[in-house]
Amino acid sequence: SVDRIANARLRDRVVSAEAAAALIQPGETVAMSGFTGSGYPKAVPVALAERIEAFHAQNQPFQISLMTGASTAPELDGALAKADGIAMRMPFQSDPDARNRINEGKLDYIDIHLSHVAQHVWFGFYGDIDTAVVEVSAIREDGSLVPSTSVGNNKTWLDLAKKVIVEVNEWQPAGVDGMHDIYYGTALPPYRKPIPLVHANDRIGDTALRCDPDKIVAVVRTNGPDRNSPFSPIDATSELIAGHLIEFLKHEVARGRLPANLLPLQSGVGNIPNAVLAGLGKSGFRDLSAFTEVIQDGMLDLLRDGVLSYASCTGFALSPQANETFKENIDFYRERIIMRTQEISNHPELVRRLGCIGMNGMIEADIYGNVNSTHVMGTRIMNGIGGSGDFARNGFLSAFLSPSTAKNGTISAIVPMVSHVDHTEHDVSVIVTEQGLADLRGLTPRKRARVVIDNCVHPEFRDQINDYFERASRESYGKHTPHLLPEALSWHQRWLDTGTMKG
Ligand code: 0RQ
Repeated sequence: SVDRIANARLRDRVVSAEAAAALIQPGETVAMSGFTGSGYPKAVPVALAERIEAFHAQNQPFQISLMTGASTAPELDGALAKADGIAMRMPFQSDPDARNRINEGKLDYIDIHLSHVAQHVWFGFYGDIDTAVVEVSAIREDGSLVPSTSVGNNKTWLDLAKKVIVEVNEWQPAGVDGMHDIYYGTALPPYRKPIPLVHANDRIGDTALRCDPDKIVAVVRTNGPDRNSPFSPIDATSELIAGHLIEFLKHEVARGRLPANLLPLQSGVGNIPNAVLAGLGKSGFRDLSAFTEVIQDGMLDLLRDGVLSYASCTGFALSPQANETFKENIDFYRERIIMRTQEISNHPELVRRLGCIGMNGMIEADIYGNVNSTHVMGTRIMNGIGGSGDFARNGFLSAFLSPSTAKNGTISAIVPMVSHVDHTEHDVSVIVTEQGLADLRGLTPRKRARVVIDNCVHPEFRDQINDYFERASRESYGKHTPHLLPEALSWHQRWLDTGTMKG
């Protein structure tokens, strides 16, 4: 087969993962590829974790600051967290070991909007990047790098890092070449210009990443799969949530507020968004488009069935089965998928211009429409805000989806006051649970509370939340957004004290 490393100079830099990891020193800021389990380096992080453990065995300190596109996999976040090798992590993670360490207060985690990462690093807010470790699918003869299944912040990492380690992963389909669109027109204020993208499928950049070959200190050959976690079959709750949202979208079309083929969709990852996508496929919509971060199984199905005409993303989150289909039909998908850097896939300017429809999961919402996407009981981080805020604030409309209860019904996902705010009442158009949908657009806070309580709250919690709202409406200091401050977070405290929010 054809050598994936077509540049002779870079072929001479091929070393083992261990030799490459030995180039990373304690205290470095290391920026790696990877977005929701796709396109992360497979070998160097594991070798680095072993190197760190060897240091620790000698009582020598070794930690790095770690930046990526978004979440990665056990071989990256998991291995480095287990080795106690991460001092600071940003911007998104979903690894159980990393999460536990963060919640034990042992690992510093900074949760920022995914569209902010590249520019904040360019602004110098995170200091220098010492090393970039980036997975690619191939190196072209001219030395340019063909990304693999995610682009994330790789352009920024390659531009800014002092030294670069490239992993060339043969497992990735060669036919991914041509699917990417790397925009090189970004600049820093005050020199920024409008981004020339007016349709979700416009191409405005290059198909490969540039990198100064003098900075590439090592090239490592790998041959391993992306994380590819399977999806569970769509359950009744997800199906109900999807049904409410799709009915709403049809209603918006009927009212003339949305075109028949909707507007570019953004969908979070997980079983509920997957159910929404499956539902869209069955409900007669055609010619849809997506301007989103992550393509998961449901979107590939919609593309295959011609329901979705094209999709723009920065990464994939596929089940093993969907990944095989993707690889087998790569020529078909290359015509219909464009992978961009995450500063473009999530860009506020573009999300607003295109009028995206955001659909994301949440931990909890309050009666006024504030949404908590990240913190259980206000203090324990789950994953991070990811790109949800980029789309919630800037999209045409923004829906947050969740079952109405969590943890065997002991927790109400609709609470008097959220215990942590990621999306304010100003950024949330629609809240959906299996109970129903609350359309918050154009409503005052007290009217929002009425529709949220009437449509979204589980019957087991309805009397309790009505009681709170009625008393707050009578006794609150201000009557615009009524609250009883000593009680507003008492549901959460009750759960911590007694194991249930029911009072
Ligand atoms: O915990 O796994 O221990 O049982 O949270 O909840 O219901 O499986 O839903 O997988 O869609 O996750 C907000 C976390 C929802 C996700 C969140 C517990 C629940 C379970 C998962 P267990 P579900 P999901 C695009 C957009 C932010 C990033 C984002 C998320 C676990 O959607 O990370 O939107 N969003 N990115 O039991 C206590 C509650 C709870 C609760 C759920 N009220 N109280 N626990 N859980 N609600 C992608 C990217 O940006 C990369």
